[in-house]
Amino acid sequence: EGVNPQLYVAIKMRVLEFASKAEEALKGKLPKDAKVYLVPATLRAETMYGQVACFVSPKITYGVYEAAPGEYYVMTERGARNMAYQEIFAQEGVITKVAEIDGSDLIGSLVNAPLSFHKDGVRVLPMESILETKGTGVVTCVPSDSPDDYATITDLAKKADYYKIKKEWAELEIIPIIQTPTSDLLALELVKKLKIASPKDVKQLKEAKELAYKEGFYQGHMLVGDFKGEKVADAKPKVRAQLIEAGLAFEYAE
Ligand code: A2H
Repeated sequence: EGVNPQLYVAIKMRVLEFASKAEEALKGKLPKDAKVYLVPATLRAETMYGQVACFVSPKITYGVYEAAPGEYYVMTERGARNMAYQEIFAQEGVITKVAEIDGSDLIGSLVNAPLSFHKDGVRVLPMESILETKGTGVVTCVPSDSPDDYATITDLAKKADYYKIKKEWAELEIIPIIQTPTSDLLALELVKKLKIASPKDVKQLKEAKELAYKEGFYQGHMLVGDFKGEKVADAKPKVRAQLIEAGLAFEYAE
């Protein structure tokens, strides 16, 4: 942990329908009307309008943790340990894990994506580059503004069979949500400009990520949502507050 704690927003993506393997792994382990959420940690709450999927790592085993009576969060053990000391769980310092589930078994599940154009939910898809040592080990996919997300979802659509997913889960329209001097689809623009061919181009992706973050934050304007027309820097805390107030997100630091 560094000197400056990173303040994330964890988005509550409620599971609408579990993939059949996930369903099996959870059998008998949850109360009947349990609300289960995937909780990706993001630094860019204002981009949630552009969510098209939710990424998990096929190499990570996730835990299902009780956050409050009847409410469960799917994330890494490490994420749960951190949350237990941030007044996020009902009882300070107490971690209640009710089940474990392999990331690969979650793929294909349908989850609600707060603020997204996809009102009927988005699919859980694999992202190999997810680190177990950051956030919750879950990442919400915003291909319009995140070069990593764009590179991953494009690769998934191209090689749907290899990844054992349905092509239509990954081949989705990408709608502009933020205008910057360069583009209204900054991630696509940067992936093209830096000649990024796949998620394996780690070095260029790191550069693209930094460029996208700076240009989006300092020079971006919202094209959609309640703060349409406002600067990203101004809209960001407002979208975050709105999501938290609506019970669709919470703050998480590490
Ligand atoms: B961001 P930082 Cl639109 N492994 O959210 C890999 N990446 C992870 C992660 C993990 N365990 N946990 C979170 N992240 C991603 C949105 C977004 C993000 C956009 C643009 C840029 C961006 C939608 N994905 O991040 O190392 C999450 O993706 C670039 C900074 O703590 C989270 O915010 O700076 C960001 O990385 C946190 O990265």
